[in-house]
Amino acid sequence: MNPSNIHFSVNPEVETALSKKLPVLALESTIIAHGMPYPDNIEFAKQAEALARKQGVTPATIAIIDGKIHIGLDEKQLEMLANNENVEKVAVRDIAFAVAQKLTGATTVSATMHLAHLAGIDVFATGGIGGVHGNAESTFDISQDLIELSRTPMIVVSAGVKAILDIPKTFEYLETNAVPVVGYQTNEFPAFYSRSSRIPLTLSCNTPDEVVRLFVAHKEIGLHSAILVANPIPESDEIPKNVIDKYIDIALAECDNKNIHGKAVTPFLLKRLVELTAGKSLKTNIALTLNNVKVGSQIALVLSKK
Ligand code: PSU
Ligand code: MN
Repeated sequence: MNPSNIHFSVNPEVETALSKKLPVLALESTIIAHGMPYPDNIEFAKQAEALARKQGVTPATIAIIDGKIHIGLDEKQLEMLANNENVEKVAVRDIAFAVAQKLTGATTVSATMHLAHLAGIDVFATGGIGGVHGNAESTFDISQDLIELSRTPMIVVSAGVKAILDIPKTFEYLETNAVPVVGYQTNEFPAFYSRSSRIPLTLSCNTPDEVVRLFVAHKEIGLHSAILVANPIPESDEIPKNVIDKYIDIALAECDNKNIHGKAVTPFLLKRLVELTAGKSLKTNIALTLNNVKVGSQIALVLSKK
């Protein structure tokens, strides 16, 4: 990134790591501010950063605070994002407005990708990406995450997409937009809370080294999309599909009845699932995201040695 960019504030730890070409892992903040309740969200945020550090990787959680784009947050900033009703949800569409109006916002997958890439970070770990919603043929509700994945060259580690979305349509959309979806030690697209969606993958990698070689070749060939690493939840943390689907149906029906649209849809569904499963979906969400942070850190380590 151009260090004179007046809109950015890169924290000293991340700046040092980037200048020395040490491994850095980007993390999003919408999952903290709009994806999990307080105080579990702040506990999760600290655990994710600690897990990256333990592996020798510098975490860079990204957010916008009073109009400034922050690459890497301190504990006070994380706490403020975790426990504050006035934090906006900022997708890539919303970044310039948040900066111009000096707002405070948590960044989604799309915004985090764009900003991490500008800052020179190549690897990003999250829980689940946004995707094509089930009724997209009438609502046109397709997440900006998919657009950003098609145009920003970096490695994104996720556990697939949850069944609040239409998983087959999301997968088709990624194919149409030429985003390589790589199963990590699997040949199936994972379904977030559970390991299997029954959608077969044609690409898979078994080690961080294989993922890195793929990414290097991808860029050498002049391709500009992201590589989506689909890392299934560990078996011991899975929620069986038939169990979670029941609750998803209830949450989706409520969303429809309450006429919730646009950027409010995903936070509403995530919140209702936590309530309907008495916290089980939250525990699972945290487990799978930490598993992605682990794999993302391993990939960042290998990439930093190239
Ligand atoms: N999926 C999850 N947890 C999340 C999100 C998605 O399992 O917290 C968040 C991510 O920040 C993602 C955003 O980028 O929701 C997608 O929102 P939308 O559907 O409005 O594009
Ligand atoms: Mn949407």
